[in-house]
Amino acid sequence: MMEEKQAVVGLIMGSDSDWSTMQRCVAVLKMFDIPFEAHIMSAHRTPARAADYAAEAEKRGLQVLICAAGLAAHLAGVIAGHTILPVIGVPMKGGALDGLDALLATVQMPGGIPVATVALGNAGATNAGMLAAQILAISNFELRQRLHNYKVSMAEKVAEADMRLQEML
Ligand code: RP5
Repeated sequence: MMEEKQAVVGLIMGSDSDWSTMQRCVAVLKMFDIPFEAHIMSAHRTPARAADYAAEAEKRGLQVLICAAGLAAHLAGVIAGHTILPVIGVPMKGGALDGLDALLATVQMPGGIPVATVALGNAGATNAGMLAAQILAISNFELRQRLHNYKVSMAEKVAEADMRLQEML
């Protein structure tokens, strides 16, 4: 039997309707070979479960938490209130205000309880995975190398796109 690696990132979403966006975050974690777990729980619909998860996360070996929620998005803030682990908040698009409500609810934390809030939508989901990787890379040399390689490959892709454009002109 293959041994499962200890999850170091805990990804939680307020609803399964957040999954289609947050798949991008999972894709990044997988690309960098970061062991993670993902759950659906809500600051409003399952408040006790969310609080327990946050309070236990450090003891369970998690090192970074990523919280995605939309509308009155209190999930990241509530989780951050129950742990000293770094919390990354991903505001979800949608609803009457198309995510502006979630963005402000996630980013405008009171002093002492930070939530590292990324952009709305797909880019935010990707960047939540990237930021988690960068936090973990502080104490993980191999991961740091993977991040360096990723930056090089991104730059190469842009250079190739520019070359194609020049050929078209
Ligand atoms: C938030 O409310 C969730 O994170 C989701 O983004 C939004 C809508 O949830 P559903 O009504 O689709 O379950 O709590």
